[in-house]
Amino acid sequence: MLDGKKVLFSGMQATGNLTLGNYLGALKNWVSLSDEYECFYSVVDMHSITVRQDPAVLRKRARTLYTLYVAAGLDPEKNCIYYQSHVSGHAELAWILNCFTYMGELNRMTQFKDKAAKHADNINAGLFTYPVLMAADILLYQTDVVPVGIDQMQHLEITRDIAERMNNIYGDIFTIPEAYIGKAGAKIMSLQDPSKKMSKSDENPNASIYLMDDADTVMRKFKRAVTDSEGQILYRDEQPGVRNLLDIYCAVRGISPDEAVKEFAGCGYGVLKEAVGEAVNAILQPLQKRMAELEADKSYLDGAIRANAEKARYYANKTLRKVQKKVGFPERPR
Ligand code: ATP
Ligand code: LTN
Repeated sequence: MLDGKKVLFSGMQATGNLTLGNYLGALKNWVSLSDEYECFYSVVDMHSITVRQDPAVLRKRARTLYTLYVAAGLDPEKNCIYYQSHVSGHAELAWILNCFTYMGELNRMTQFKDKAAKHADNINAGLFTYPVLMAADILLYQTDVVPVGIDQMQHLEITRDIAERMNNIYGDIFTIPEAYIGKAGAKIMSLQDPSKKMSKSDENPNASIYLMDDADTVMRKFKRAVTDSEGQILYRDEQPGVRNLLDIYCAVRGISPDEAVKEFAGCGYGVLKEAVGEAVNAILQPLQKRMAELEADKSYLDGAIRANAEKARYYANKTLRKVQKKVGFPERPR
């Protein structure tokens, strides 16, 4: 609890261009939760270097991601929006948590297995201990809830296990966090292969809608989306492509699959694709306009970055000092 409110923490990596999946599965929920909770939203740039990055590109993408958080509706005066690398407590707590995490636990992580297969030439220790840094992010702020997509559930579980383990040894040092999975948009699938999630690192640009895609590109990608030969618009497992289009439509419009199926009764796939494209453009166009405005006002964001890094450091250090003391580090001379 912070100022009578529960604490919320979430973060995204500044790798690749953000997709509609990132927006509907994560960012959109963040905005809707931001009044109810005391929120920390991080651009997790330290996680990004677990795969090789071009430094200039990473710096630029991190700034774009920060801007996007704000453009999507997160007010940097009400929410603590900051770069992970600006708060050294993340790395310091991660080291301690590393010493309370088992190799066997990390070996089970599916994201590690996927990323190791994808980057076989660079399976570094950071990639392996990625979930420990993520646990540090969350536990550092005594977080109650963590809004993420379903793909991050396993990382949330290991975070809870590490926290419980340390609480059992040292008494209550960490709040045990809960995942918050939004109802709609929890898993948006690739437009070209509806058995895979839409991902910003997908090599096929037609598989993903990027938040910065212009209106024509969005429409073209939806028109090319893979469906099936059934010819009926129903929400069911046998029609994953159509179901994904309905999921997107429902998440954007805030309606249920039943309502959407009724709305498209008797329509062909062309009508559905066009309606989804229009609904998505109706949210992306204002978002892009706001991005451009924010990018033009450099000093506003620079001020927010500085103030929020300080705020994050303050809360991070509170937890960190407590943990350092518990594990037996000597008191710091004043
Ligand atoms: P990468 O391709 O680089 O692994 P990603 O697109 O999977 O990236 P992440 O940075 O791993 O994105 O995720 C950021 C947030 O977006 C997380 O909370 C994640 O759960 C959510 N998310 C990512 N992809 C989707 C998706 N297809 N549907 C719903 N939520 C998603
Ligand atoms: N691993 C997450 C990003 C992430 C995160 C976090 C999410 C890093 N630290 C803390 C929530 C809370 C991802 O790949 N989406």
